Amino acid sequence: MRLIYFDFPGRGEAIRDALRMGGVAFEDLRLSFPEFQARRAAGQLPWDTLPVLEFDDGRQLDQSNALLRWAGAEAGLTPVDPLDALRVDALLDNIEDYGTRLSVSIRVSDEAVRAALRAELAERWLPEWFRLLERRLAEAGRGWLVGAALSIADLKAVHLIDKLTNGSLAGLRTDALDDFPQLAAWRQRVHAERARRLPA
Ligand SMILES: N[C@@H](CCC(=O)N[C@@H](CS)C(=O)NCC(=O)O)C(=O)O
Repeated sequence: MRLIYFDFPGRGEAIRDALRMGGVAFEDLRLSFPEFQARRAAGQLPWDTLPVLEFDDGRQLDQSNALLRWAGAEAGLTPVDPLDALRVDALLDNIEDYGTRLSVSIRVSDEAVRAALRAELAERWLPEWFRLLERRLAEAGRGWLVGAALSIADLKAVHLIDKLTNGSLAGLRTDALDDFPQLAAWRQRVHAERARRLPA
């Protein structure tokens, strides 16, 4: 089986994490953009997007959240309690909502429009999201976004937050989590647990 994605974290990294933590053997196939375009032009992708999980018999499955739920179940990273599982599902969709706001600002070609979208992200959407995530952490009350252990929601959220604050995106602050100490502590917790559970 192979997970086909690009050579960056994006919508792929949480799936890679879960597969690795679950001990699922897979090929981590990272396409360049021209390689992706060639596959797309040849009609080799189910919906012309990545990530795609491809089995050795050629079957392909797609949609990052669906793949992440499946990989999370393999790795014990989805809660057994149905309500907690629903909370995780809701968070995956919520993270997609905020990720899409970022994607729009990456895809736009007009520099002025991009700068305006980034300013809106920096001043409005990200502080709002970080505040609501802190509230979610407080409600969950045990150090993780849902339940008493690391879940796929923590992994998906941390990879997006890392992207938003790693300095690669013009207009976004690298210190944006300084105003959200509980979220900053959670980020460190997720990374420590991730490092502990990922095979060397
Ligand atoms: N809803 C889809 C969205 C997939 C998607 O848009 N993937 C992006 C990469 S993160 C892509 O393939 N972009 C290439 C393009 O659309 O040209 C999912 O979650 O898998």
